[in-house]
Amino acid sequence: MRIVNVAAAQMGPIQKADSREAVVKRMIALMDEAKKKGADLIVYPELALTTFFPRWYSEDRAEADIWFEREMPNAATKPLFERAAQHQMAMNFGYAELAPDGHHFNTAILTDKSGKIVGKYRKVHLPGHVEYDTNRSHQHLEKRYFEPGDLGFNVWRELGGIIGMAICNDRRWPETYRVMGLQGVELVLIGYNTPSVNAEKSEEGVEKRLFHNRLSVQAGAYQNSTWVVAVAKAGVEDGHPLFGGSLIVDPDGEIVAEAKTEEDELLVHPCDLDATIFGKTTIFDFARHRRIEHYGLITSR
Ligand code: CDT
Repeated sequence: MRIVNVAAAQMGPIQKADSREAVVKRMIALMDEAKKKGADLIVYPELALTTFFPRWYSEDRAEADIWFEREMPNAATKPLFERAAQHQMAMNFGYAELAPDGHHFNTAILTDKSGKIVGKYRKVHLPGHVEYDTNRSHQHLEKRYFEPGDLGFNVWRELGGIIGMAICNDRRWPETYRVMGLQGVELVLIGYNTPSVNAEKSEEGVEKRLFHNRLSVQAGAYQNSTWVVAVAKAGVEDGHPLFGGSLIVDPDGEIVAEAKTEEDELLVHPCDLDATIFGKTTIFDFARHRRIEHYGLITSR
């Protein structure tokens, strides 16, 4: 057995007025609880340090730079990195990254147990739109504020296994998991912020949206024989509801833990990375069974 004790640290809402320092305190409280439960790794949501700001339109794009981090760690997040090192706990969280060359990304990082950043992922699938859209019940301006990630879907050898990262909308795309699956991924970490209301289909209930969340994550896990941990930022942010439903899914596609609230809530599960071996060597043995001569269309259009 290769057990990684994984903590999925769902976070409740973050209001526009909440400071990074206040949010980091909440993250540390979740980390302390995870430590008591023996976690090796803690996984926080997408854009974990701030409200989900892409719902707010700024005519001057640069005004949104207040939501971006210019370095990581920085003064506000240093206490989180220090506590992770003290607890000997690896971590994954998302933030808005303003790179030194001026590019803007929706980013996630992975640290080792000493708090050193060992992996970085920049969100590839950016949902939403660029300009203010009067037809929507609320805005989703990720395409305005971020550029598509330029790092691809890599994997990292950490914690005795092969770990990958994705962010929110990426979880709905089979290619996300498959590119990592082809690199042998055993544990995929995904943070998300998903509105409870479909801005273009208001009659769609939150139950349908939670179903699509589970469906995407469970399919990705099963079809690539990998653990997947999907962690929400949830609750009502300045009047805008985000659903919860954080999940830990095993390599059979079964849910082994699921959040019940829309608040800060911790799920901890011992993920045996050896449980990925059966699927990877039988029905999803890619080398034996894939027929890539028939898949060309996927990358040509
Ligand atoms: N953050 C994020 O990617 N959210 C999207 C909502 C899409 S609605 C335009 C998601 O796929 O959950």
